[in-house]
Amino acid sequence: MVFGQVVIGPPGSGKTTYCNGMSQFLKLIGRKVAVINLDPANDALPYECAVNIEDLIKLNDVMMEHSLGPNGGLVYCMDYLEKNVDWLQAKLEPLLKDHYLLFDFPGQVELFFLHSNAKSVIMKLIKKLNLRLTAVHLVDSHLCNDPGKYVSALLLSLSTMLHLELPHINVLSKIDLIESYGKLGFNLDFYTDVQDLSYLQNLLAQDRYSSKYRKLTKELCDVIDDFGLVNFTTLDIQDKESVGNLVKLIDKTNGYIFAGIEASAVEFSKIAVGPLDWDYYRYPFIISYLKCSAHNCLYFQFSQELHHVLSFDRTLC
Ligand SMILES: Nc1nc2c(ncn2[C@@H]2O[C@H](COP(=O)(O)OP(=O)(O)O)[C@@H](O)[C@H]2O)c(=O)[nH]1
Ligand SMILES: [Mg+2]
Repeated sequence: MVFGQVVIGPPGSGKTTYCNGMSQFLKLIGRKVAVINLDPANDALPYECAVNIEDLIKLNDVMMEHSLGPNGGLVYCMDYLEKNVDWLQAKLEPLLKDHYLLFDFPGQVELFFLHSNAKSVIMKLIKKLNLRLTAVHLVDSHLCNDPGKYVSALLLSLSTMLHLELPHINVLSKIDLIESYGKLGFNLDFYTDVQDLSYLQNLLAQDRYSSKYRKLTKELCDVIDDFGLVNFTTLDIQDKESVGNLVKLIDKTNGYIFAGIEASAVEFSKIAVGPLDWDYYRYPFIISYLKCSAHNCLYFQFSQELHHVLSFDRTLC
């Protein structure tokens, strides 16, 4: 079994910096790490990558040849990768014996809640190479300072969780900077735990831009509340303790903590019920019980609810 992380999130949320910091941390604790750059828009990589999508296809070439902008170009590159997944498989095979894998994906968010290409690449690799991957979804913590943007981050996180159907952790990145963006409307716990979004209504009313969409935002918040799946952990990539806490969480979601243990029910349960030094229930996962049928059902329900909110009542805006 090979373990690893699929690192996703909007542009600038810190994915490449994360892969660099996380690989250094994992090396320090004795793991052999391979970083795989699948973002053709990544230039000047800070890490040494084991596989680089640039060796398969270049974003600039695609944009020139097909007269596409950067967004269309990235969708094309992911489609091309999906068609050439054997190339990626062949590159990964020599690493499988003893490496932990970090996949640095593009920041085009629609690739992860709308298009099927990136998901198809991930699923094919999981199946063919017997990988155990957790999706680490980074969201810049500065979005917490704007209630409208925070709701959009919640919606993005939920739709990505439901679309990707992987063990999933949402992370508020750059948490070291959060105070520099001004005072938050609530304690940080409010934003990480996502317990009761009705409190956001007052903040939305005070905001010049968001107040216009108050009713729409309320309906969207109800959808997020109904699913009750989204919450966040926090990360400062330069803080070892912060990275260490996240690693413990990821190891639990992708099963790394069980690796190398005799597959006996007794050994498994000893670890599963062992004492934890973090607050397990505060953190987000879609655990692997979210099997395919349940996923399809949830994703369908989500699409229906969203469609209902967006099309039903024009007076919402
Ligand atoms: N202060 C701080 N800056 C960060 C952190 N993570 C990333 N950054 C900065 O955020 C910017 C965007 O990061 P990058 O990794 O290129 O984002 P990507 O587009 O998601 O790959 C860079 O200037 C990073 O130095 C963090 O934890 N703290
Ligand atoms: Mg990047």
